[in-house]
Amino acid sequence: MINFITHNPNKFNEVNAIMENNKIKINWIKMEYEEIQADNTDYISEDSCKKLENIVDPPYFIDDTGLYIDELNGFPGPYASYVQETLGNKNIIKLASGSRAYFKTVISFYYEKVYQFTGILNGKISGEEKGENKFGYDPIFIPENYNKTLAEVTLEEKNRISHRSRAINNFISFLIENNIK
Ligand code: ITT
Repeated sequence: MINFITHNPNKFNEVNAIMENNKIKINWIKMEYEEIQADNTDYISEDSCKKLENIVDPPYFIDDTGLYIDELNGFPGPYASYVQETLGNKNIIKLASGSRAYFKTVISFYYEKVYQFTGILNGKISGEEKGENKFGYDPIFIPENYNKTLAEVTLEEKNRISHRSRAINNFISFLIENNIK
């Protein structure tokens, strides 16, 4: 069985729904792990993934997600977690309402070595917080070709278009090609 390490239940629920649709069973390891400070998500994620080798039984994977806002020159990017806790969505709206932005998810999978799978969702920062599904930046992010925020769509709909689902679908293709269960 493949282990998914995250302390974030929203991530687990989204990923698990896609995995279940593909008849892949994953085991949730709910814990926080060490992350170095750097400006490159791929590198941060690879480093965290390698360091988990002595803590979790492979095969396992992690999900690192960042929000990149054009008008803020890509900020908060890999600092998304810190900025969510300190500034929060209301202040992001004050700084960047209407700006183009994108989410990027990097999945790092440990299976003898680290493999990475990426997914991006383009969109913009809304003018107000909207939606019931209050996961991180979802209430202030309007996906391209939408007129509502990601927090206003169902989990199934988010999984049809999201950064995370794109990365996970690439990951699933790799698992199937290599017959990894
Ligand atoms: P783990 O590291 O334990 O997986 P985390 O919540 O710390 O959980 P990240 O560092 O990847 O995960 O998340 C960075 C921030 O971005 C954090 O504040 C999340 O709430 C937010 N975030 C991640 N994915 C998101 C998504 O799909 N929609 C909205 N916000 C998201």
